[in-house]
Amino acid sequence: MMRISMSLPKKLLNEFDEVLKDRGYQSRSKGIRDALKDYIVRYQWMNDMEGDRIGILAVIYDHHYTGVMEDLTDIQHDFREYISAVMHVHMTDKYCLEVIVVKGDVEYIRKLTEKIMRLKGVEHVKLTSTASGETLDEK
Ligand code: NI
Repeated sequence: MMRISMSLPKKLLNEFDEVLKDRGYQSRSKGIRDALKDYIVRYQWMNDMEGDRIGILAVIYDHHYTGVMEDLTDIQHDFREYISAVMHVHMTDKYCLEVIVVKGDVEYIRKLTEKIMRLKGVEHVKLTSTASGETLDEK
């Protein structure tokens, strides 16, 4: 085992501890290990996809965070070929939900997803997708 130290926002740690408590975890380290494994599994799942896909990218972000709205818009314009529609929901005073319908080569859908994930001010990104076009006919 390796020991690491890290800095986290207090609110995030409190929320994480609440989840661990609710799930009956005795150890925070075990919880963090499981969360990391989950992150890696999601990454592998995204990398294993190939061909044409159709899906939904749900993005929750803090619209007060400087520059995030402009960055999100710029990225979507760059990937407009792979975006069929966008719905914006003003969730709370602080947070917005953007539902982006994506369609096309998964390589680009993945690039789009990862670019959005890396943005500061973006709190949550979730890609849901299924095979589309010819790939679907084969099933
Ligand atoms: Ni909004």
